[in-house]
Amino acid sequence: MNEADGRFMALALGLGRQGLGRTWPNPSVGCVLVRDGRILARARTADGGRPHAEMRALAAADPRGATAYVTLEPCAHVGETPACASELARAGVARVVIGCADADARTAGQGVAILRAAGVAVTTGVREAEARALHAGFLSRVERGRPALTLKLAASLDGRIATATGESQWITGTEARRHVHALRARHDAVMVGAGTARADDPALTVRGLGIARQPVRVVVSRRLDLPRDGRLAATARDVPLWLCHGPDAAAASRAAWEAAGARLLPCAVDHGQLAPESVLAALGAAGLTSVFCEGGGGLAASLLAADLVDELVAYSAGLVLGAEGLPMVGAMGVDALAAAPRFHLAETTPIGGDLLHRWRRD
Ligand code: AOF
Ligand code: ZN
Repeated sequence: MNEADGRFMALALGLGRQGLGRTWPNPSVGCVLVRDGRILARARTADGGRPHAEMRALAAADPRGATAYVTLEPCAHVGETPACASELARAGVARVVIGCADADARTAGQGVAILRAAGVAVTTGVREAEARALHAGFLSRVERGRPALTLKLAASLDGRIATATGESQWITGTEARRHVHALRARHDAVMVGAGTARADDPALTVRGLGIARQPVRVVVSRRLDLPRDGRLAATARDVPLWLCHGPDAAAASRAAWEAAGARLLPCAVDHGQLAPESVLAALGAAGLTSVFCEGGGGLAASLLAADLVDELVAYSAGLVLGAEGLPMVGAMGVDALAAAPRFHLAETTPIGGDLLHRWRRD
């Protein structure tokens, strides 16, 4: 890789990262226009997914003879706006450097083909692994029909999330809790199971970071037997609240939640519980590219048992609660090591007095 290409692509990747959690159903693409080693424009996909990064960059500078660095292959389809690939060529961009290919069937290789046919030089695969990591959620939605899933676990050293009497505030420190809010903001949605919604009365919003756009809140509840006098119901008109439920949720509950402003997503039931694959498929069909699951133990266990967790973010606090404490992951039915999903360590960072580990599924 040419040194300048690597450097400008790193800049484009950084711009793309700034939009994570804000551009769904679209990817958060970064774009930098450079001529004679000077940056003419930098842009990312707008909140909500449009305009695309390239169009914003083209609007900011005269790009004739410039090189465009884009983290994702420019789109080839004409929708409400013209295709980025043809607009780059029409505007006189001389060269386009691409991070990774777009898996969307409307583009998949055709963006590159349009550029080359128009006489634009194209280099692909620059910082490709980083570009695929940036667009992992979007690629997951397109290729697997479901959002990428991060599972948060926050527990004592022995993996407990509450004492036997249910006392759980606070196991981790304030810095770790602030870190959680920053992670929430970088995902399209925050998700919990019905048990957590009932026990904790969570707001599931991002607080203290001054963000303009809140992630969607998802609660997984087969029967929709959730308290309607809690924080979730009280805020359903201000911050999106989506409820994944089964066919056996009472019609009266469905109507009441819809009247409160929630969006209902019907899902399939399997072995007496909401099928986690069906929940993620419904969220993907609704446009989400990344979901941050914060428990509880039952939902975490069913997602892990179905091998749907792409990344684990585990905070461990320096206390020990013993076997009578509530475990952070419920029963998974694992009877052999080979049957358990195995993750590889991607990061270890002390946060305040706690320890953060990030683990990735291969
Ligand atoms: C780009 N640059 O910044 C983004 C792209 O519904 P539309 O018309 O906005 O198109 C969405 C598709 O465009 C999406 O599925 C993906 O293939 C691509 N996203 N492409 O050239 C961008 N966000
Ligand atoms: Zn585009």
